Amino acid sequence: MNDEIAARITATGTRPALAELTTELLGKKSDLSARKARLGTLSPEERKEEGRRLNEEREAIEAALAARRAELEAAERNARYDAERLDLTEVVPHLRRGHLHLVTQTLEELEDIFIGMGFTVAEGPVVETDWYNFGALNFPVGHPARNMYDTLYVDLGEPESTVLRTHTSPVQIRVMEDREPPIYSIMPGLVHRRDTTDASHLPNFHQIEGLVVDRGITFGDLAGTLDAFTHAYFGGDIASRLRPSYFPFTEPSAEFDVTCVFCKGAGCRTCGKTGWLELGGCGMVHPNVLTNVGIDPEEWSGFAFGFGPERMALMKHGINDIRELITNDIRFLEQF
Ligand code: 2NL
Repeated sequence: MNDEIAARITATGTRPALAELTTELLGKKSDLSARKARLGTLSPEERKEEGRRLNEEREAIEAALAARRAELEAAERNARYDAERLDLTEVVPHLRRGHLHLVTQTLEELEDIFIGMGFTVAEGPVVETDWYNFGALNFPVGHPARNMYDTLYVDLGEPESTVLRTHTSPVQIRVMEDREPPIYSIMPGLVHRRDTTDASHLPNFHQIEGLVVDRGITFGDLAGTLDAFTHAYFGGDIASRLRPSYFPFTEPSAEFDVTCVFCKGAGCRTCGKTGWLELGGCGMVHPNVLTNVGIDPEEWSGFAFGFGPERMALMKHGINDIRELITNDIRFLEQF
């Protein structure tokens, strides 16, 4: 194969052109075929020599054509792949991803803090019996303390025997029934009350309660736990304090306040110029409650506390109307 033929083969840019060149170089009208036809006119020695040369040349041309064909096929295939390619890495700039609701974020943050302190998380039913919601918690039937809660009743069984839980305390009763002390648990969940919605109340909201039952638990353990929690959630510049109060299920009982997050304790309209905001309630578990679940109050003691995640979210983010949390205005929610 001479250089000119080799150059023509490499210069051929398409497969139809290469097919034409193949016919030209190897077909009936080709130089090779003409020379082959002339073999008979040669002497036996010349014929042998020329025949060998013709074979060599044909093989060399066929090899060069096959190599070029393979290159052209590969190029066509790549061009087709490029044309058919789907760009799956495309970023759509205005795609807005959703995120967890502020209340869910708050619940998860509160759970994380208590899990970090060694607590486990427990859940229980929202539809409860009167016994679990009130009786076991040391509310005698007809006791005025039941009026602390505007209870929603479910039309099931005896009148007023089935309720939507007004607090998550029934979950604590169930945990104490099901497990032996020591108990270190928190109970987050939805609760319901027959309340009118306003800037600081919702009829359907969350509670997170904590319960510790162990040997030798004191009011000091309660105060220390709540103070450590306050710093973990609000930061080091927010303090906590306890004020005497009353709940039927704890004795002694206390309200749990933190430094007003709006004025940092200086006194403002939101905290009624006291410098403190009420966060929840707490106390030492009443001996009657321990007895109701079969725990000996002579051997074990405990503390419990409860607060509202919605209120905590408002305080942490400086929101002044709790209804913002359920209005579902995306412009409000997407800030958090
Ligand atoms: C509040 C007050 C509180 C508890 C919840 C509790 C549960 C059992 C026994 C004793 Cl089973 N106590 N829970 C105790 C004190 C206060 O919540 O104002 N929450 C928003």
